Amino acid sequence: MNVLILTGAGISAESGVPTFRGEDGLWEGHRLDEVATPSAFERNPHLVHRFYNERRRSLLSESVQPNAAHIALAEFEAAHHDEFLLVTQNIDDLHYRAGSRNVLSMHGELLKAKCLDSGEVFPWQEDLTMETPHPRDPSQQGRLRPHVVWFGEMPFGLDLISTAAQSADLFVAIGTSAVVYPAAGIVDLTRADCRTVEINLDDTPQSTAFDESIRGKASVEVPKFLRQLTAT
Ligand code: BV8
Repeated sequence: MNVLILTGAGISAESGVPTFRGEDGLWEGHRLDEVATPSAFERNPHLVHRFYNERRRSLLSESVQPNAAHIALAEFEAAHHDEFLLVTQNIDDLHYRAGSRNVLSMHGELLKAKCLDSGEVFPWQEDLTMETPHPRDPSQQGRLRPHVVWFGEMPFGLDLISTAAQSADLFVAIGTSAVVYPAAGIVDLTRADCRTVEINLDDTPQSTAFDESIRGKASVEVPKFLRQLTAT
């Protein structure tokens, strides 16, 4: 049974990572697509760096740890690794820290930085600013950006995701508002005989595209769902 999982900010919410479209879905009064775009970075790199520096520091704080949903997915993968792909929209590293290995971070990773000139990617845990010296040439400053996919930029791994969707026998979307494309459209790429399940607190614009909707917290419903799956 080929299993494809898609996760969004909702799976990390109980780990203390704020979601995008929670109460306000804003950051310091800025709309996401005002801050997470190439033009925002062109216009005001200091603001954009500050936005990601705050999230990186928070992610690295002791209080943010993988929760039962991340752990259940890692344990399921370990038992079914040859037929399992975890696609995440999240840029946190909680799936990796929980033990997941076959993870496709389609919107990039907060703990990596990318060179604006060469595209080279570096592991990155410190703040990034316009004064940050380049790892390859310290005389160069301000030539790094967060290794994340902004609005208007091409997500990673779309071909692999499309292939996995077409061969999936089970597709589960966990904790995503199904607002952002192409991620929200993955369910539409699955075969008619693929079992599709949406695990979320609320309905989403794509809920009707799923065979089943499980309403509840990811930390409760994901382990329960995977336990039942393993039992059958
Ligand atoms: C693209 C990384 C071209 C950065 C993110 C104009 C110009 C260009 C493009 C567009 C345009 N208009 C529209 C588009 C397309 C655009 C888009 O979809 N916009 C939306 C806003 C309409 N998409 C893009 O630009 C994408 N690129 O289109 O390229 C292309 C593509 C394909 C082929 C050819 C060309 C790039 C989008 C990626 C942007 N980067 N993140 C960063 O993180 O800062 S998106 C960001 O928001 C997240 O990564 C995430 O993917 C996305 C959605 O967030 P969610 O994960 O769903 O989280 P959210 O807060 O929204 O919802 C949380 C959910 O969890 C809720 O449903 C809630 O009920 C639930 N929940 C909460 N707690 C729990 C829970 N569930 C269970 N348990 C809980 N405890």
